[in-house]
Amino acid sequence: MSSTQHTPHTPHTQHPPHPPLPYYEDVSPGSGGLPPRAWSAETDAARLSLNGTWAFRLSPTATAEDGSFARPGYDASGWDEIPVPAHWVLHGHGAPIYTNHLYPFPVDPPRVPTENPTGDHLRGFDLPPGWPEGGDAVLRFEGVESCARVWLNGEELGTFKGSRLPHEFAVGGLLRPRGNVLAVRVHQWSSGSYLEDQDQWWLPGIFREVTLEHRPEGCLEDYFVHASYDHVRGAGTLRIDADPGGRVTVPELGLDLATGESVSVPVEPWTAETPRLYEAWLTTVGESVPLRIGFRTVVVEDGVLKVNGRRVLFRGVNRHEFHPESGRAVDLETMRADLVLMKQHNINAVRTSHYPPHPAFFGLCDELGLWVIDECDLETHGFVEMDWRGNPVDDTRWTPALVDRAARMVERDKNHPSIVMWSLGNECGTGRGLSAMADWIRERDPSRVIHYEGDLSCADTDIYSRMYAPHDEVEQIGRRVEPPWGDPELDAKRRRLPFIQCEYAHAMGNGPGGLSEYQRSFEAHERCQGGFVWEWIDHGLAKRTADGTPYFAYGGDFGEELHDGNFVCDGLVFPDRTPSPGLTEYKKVIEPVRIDGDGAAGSVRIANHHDFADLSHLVFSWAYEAEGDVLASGELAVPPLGPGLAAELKLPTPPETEPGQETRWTVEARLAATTAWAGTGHPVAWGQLPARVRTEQPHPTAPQEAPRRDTGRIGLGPGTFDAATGELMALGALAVSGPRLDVWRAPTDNDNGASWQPDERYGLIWRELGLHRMKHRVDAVEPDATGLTVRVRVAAAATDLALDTVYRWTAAGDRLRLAVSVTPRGEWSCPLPRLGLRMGVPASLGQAEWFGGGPGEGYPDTRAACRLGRWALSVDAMQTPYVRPQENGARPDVRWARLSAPDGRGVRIEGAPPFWFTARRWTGEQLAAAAHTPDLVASEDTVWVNLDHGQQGIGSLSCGPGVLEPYRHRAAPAEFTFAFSPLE
Ligand code: IPT
Repeated sequence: MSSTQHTPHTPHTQHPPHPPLPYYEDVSPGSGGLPPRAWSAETDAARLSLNGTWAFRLSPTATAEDGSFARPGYDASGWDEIPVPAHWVLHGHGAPIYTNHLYPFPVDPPRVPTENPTGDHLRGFDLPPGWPEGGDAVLRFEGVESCARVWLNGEELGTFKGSRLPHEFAVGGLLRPRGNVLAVRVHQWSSGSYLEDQDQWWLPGIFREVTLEHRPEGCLEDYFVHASYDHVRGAGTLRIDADPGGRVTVPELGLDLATGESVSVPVEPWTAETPRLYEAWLTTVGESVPLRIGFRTVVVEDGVLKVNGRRVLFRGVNRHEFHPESGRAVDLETMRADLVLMKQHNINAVRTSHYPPHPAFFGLCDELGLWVIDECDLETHGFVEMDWRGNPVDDTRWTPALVDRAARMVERDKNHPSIVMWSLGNECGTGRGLSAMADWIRERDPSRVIHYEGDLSCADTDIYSRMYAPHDEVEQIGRRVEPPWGDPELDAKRRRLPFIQCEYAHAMGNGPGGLSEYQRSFEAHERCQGGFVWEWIDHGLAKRTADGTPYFAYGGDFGEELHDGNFVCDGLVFPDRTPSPGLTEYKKVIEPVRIDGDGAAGSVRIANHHDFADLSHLVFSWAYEAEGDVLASGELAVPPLGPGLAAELKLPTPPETEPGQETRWTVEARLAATTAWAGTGHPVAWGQLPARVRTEQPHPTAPQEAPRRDTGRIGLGPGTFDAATGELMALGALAVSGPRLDVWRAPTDNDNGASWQPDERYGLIWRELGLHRMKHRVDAVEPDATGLTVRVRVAAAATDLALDTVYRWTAAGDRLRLAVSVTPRGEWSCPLPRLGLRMGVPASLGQAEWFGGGPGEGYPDTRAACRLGRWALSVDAMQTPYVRPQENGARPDVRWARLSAPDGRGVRIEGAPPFWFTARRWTGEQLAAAAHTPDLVASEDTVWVNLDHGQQGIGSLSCGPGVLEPYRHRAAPAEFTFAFSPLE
């Protein structure tokens, strides 16, 4: 949880005097290294990658081995091998640990445990042929967790901390043409670990590149591209400061100027929607680097964050670096795949939670077009357990380490137009160190906005940021009427700031619910400039069961002493980057074009919600559908509306349809041309407009057949019932079990809620009430002249809560109709998980088809992306493989569904009103009992079908607000009907 107050600096408890702390425990950021500088993806200076196979030895403590391995001639033939980049715990040495905010070691900063896994890494290398004579060379580490000591050819270069930040050493004088020996000792724990308590796996190792870079005489020490855009004049102003000075050329703009010189020319600006970049060269006496320049200006003006003069709305995600096999060692293709997938899902912004990612990431954001919050590698969340006592962020001894981190981030990444905000870190309380970071950044780069969420006073920031603020609070903030907080002057300042949710909509398991309502607030209030869903990807690590079945592991699966279970799996994509239903929902909710209107009147309204782009990059089409069948379709001419504009358009005259048929328009917007992230025709937005609404399906009521009595059986139309229990046993030749009333669902992570949210953890309450072990007491089985009535009291042991249920069966022809009426008895203080029927059909009925919402799953508050149509999927494909199994797979608004075997036999089910349709090869109880996907074993006999009248919403209580009132499924009297027909 966020710190909401300034904590005074508390002096450390006095320890008896001890010798100076070793480098891995002292609070310094390191020693012997070079100051930070801008990173260039490319240069004409020589570079040698030192990635590859290294010799590796793991020791249990920091001092178990001496440093003699660093000496040339050391015999490491007995060592293991490890790839660089990599985390050793993912290569058979030790194991990963997952904790959310708890430090997995005793909190006694800056001391770390004696048990401190230490990985010695060793490799030899020769300089490649043609490595230039003269000049210097630097050895560069892009990322090492958490502390390293480095030697080249037996000489110690120094030490460093700051895992996801670059570190360099000057090595020119030590290099030999052949037989260089590079030795790196890496400690898992260091004083730096106290600053790196992010909610993620602890993954030690050299996890990003190691490179030797030649630094010719007169090479670029550092450079800073200043490229702003004046939206009034349509002009870009360019000035590149460089050390040493040199020349800048931008051929496309006909520019050739000196560094330090400023020039204004007409340009096309850079935005995330129109990521216009200009190729340029920066040349000094000794080095030449290619640049890609984007002109844009970021300001907070009149309480609104503006880029190039316009308000922007962030449709963002928090992205951790993660790969299920390689952890935070993520290659360029994976980075690009992430960003392409984001762009394809209408996402326009990334917060690099909670550390600067691989530097190449920003080049991709510049190119593809994403707004970025670059966040520093800083989190001290575990101090919340001590009420923030001893927090390094408010202990000035740590300030140099904090400012070092800020500087390493800003200097490395400062030349990217995509970065619009610097974030000081995450969840680290408040204090003087944080202010020092902000001051340093503001001084060095006044062209961007400073972000930090953990300080409600916003003392150091330019933007008001919250995480998981509930919908009503966002509304208040939007109207700038949030409750006053803290110092009146700071309160007044905060009230004038723009607002973002740097984290919201916790995407753990099934969910998040309530996205549409957030988006409404973001669009209604100028101050609300959007948010960043927590988070992009599930950090499930690839593992296999003893029999080789692959699955994704989470906290506790590696024998950790302390862990936070599957809280590490809370992404919009699964660990293998397949989109989860949450991503599909988010794409729909944030689509940059809104399509609605009055289908019955044949008119459609198209609203352009882009911040910069007009609609000329999209083509529109319409389709007219009856009962899910497309009867006619065509192109829709939409004018190239500018951002923020809307138009009402007339739809064509629809074709004739049979009376009583339900008809609707589906209007879609697709890309008119291929972009860097999707091909022509890629769907961007859609809307469905009902033309003629459904007249309630008339289940034939007459002539109603009379039941047939047999020994122990009752026949009614195609149905055969057990005369004692009144349960349906067969439908024609098809053996079935049930249907009978069912209210349980395998609790979702959001049903269970986070431990610090005590009130609405219905997943736990449902279990306490025994909704997963309801008993069905048959009170009456009453055949009469026109059908069969079965009365049942459904209730769990130890409670007087009950659902009195009357099943009324009638039949006509091959249709068996069931009217269910349910009356709750007793004081139901919680919503029901669901209310419906559960039915078993033969396992051979593995193919589903339905007319209703689809193709993916949807729940009351997560169904924006479900379109009404006719869908067909196998039962297996209807499952959503949440890393921790839980309720999934319901399809909303289903009018009818069929389940069939390959030979065409099966069952057709119609519902009135429309129902929630779920089919799976295990029961809800089995689903709830499973901890990992391989625990779900398909029944050989049965496909279980849920036909639900109601479902509880999903919400995001796993780390946010619960289910909004309209989506709570209160226990109340209910009536619903189904008609079953055998398919033969
Ligand atoms: C918030 C953290 O910033 C993030 O790292 C992650 O832990 C997320 O929540 C939950 O998955 S902190 C939260 C306890 C408010």
